[in-house]
Amino acid sequence: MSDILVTPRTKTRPKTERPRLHKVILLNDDYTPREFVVVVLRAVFGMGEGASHRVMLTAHRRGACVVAVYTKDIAETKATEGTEAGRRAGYPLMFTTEPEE
Ligand code: TYC
Repeated sequence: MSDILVTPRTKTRPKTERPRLHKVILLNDDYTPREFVVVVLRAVFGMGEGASHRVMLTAHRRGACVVAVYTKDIAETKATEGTEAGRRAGYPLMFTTEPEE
């Protein structure tokens, strides 16, 4: 029989939880020009012409549209940037955020 004692090398690897993602939501209004919404979506969210036009139209028709999902800080910063861009141009354009389930 062997007398060698082997110490098991247990390496604990705690499961790291992924940060909860937050949605940025574009809200419709009656005053912001469609083309301006498209310009903001392209500038703030780096979307292409086609995608930004589709998101704008969905918000226009349904009242709101999810633009993208990010970590909380980034979602809030992007929503503020988009809303501020509208405010600076004199429009009531509005982005909100909400945590994903
Ligand atoms: N409803 C606006 C108009 O008819 C256009 C618009 C679309 C505004 C989407 C906001 O999130 C929005 N001029």
